[in-house]
Amino acid sequence: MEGRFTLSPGEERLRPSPEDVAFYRNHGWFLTPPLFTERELASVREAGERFYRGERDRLLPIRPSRTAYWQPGDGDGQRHNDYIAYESDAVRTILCKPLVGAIAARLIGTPSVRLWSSTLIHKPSDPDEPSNVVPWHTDRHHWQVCTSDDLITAFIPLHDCDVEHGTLTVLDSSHTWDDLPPQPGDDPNRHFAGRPRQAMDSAVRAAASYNGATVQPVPLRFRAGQVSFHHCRTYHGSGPNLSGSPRQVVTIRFQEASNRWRPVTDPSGSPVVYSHDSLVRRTDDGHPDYSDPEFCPVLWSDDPRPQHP
Ligand SMILES: O=C(O)CCC(=O)C(=O)O
Repeated sequence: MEGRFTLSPGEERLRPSPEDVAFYRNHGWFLTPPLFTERELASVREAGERFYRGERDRLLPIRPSRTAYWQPGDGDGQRHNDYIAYESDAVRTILCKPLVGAIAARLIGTPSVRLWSSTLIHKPSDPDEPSNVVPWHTDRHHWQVCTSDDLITAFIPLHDCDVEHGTLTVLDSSHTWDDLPPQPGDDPNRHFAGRPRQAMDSAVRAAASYNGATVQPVPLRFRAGQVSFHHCRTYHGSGPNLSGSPRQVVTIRFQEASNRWRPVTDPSGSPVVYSHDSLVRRTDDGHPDYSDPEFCPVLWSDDPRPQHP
């Protein structure tokens, strides 16, 4: 996946301006102009169909226990397939193209970024399917094993995506909020889509009040090819898909270069574990190495030479 990091003049113009970066820093999210052509999106949609039929370009050597990995026997609810950039060549080559990493790096304000994780998401058009509603959460809550707060998620719909599709909704400026003290039963290992919705609604109200802030939801409206980026501390979620066709999305998440593993325990004292921890190589002191080029390759560097971490 790693190579030379160069952009065409047209791509260079799509990188965020200083005003765009200031917007991201203030609001905790940013919506780009179209970055992908219809042809690129069609290739990824076809790759997604092949994936759901069971085809893989590359198989994970092991599937960590906490990986979200929909299989046909799991039924017709919302589908999440982690490590899609590892298992699908189309996702890796098209959606992880240097431009996307270059935008992530500029928004974060870092010279290079590595892949953190990736997920293929399919939200069926079914207003009554409970799994279709994604409760409010921050990504950082699930990534407590990271030393860095500079992680960012690119949300890439594979078609126009508006409110009726159950689009991503962010809580404006919530990345600036301080965390509430940990609550008993708060399990960072639990998948964000499976957390109790009412409890998460209350948690958001409590977090806003703790910070003297107001809850300002912003539904992100995408034309095909547009991508949103959100800070790992930005609260976000999404509603049901009422559009009549499936909502198809890939999320690509980036970590800045200095991010490392750190030990952390949940409120009950149990170690917090991330799915990478049984997959990536070890550092010299025996801990998970989040710069393993196999699973966390460099996706952008201002230095255009190939990277060898
Ligand atoms: O699919 C969605 O609507 C939300 C995805 C999400 O919350 C995430 O990837 O963190």
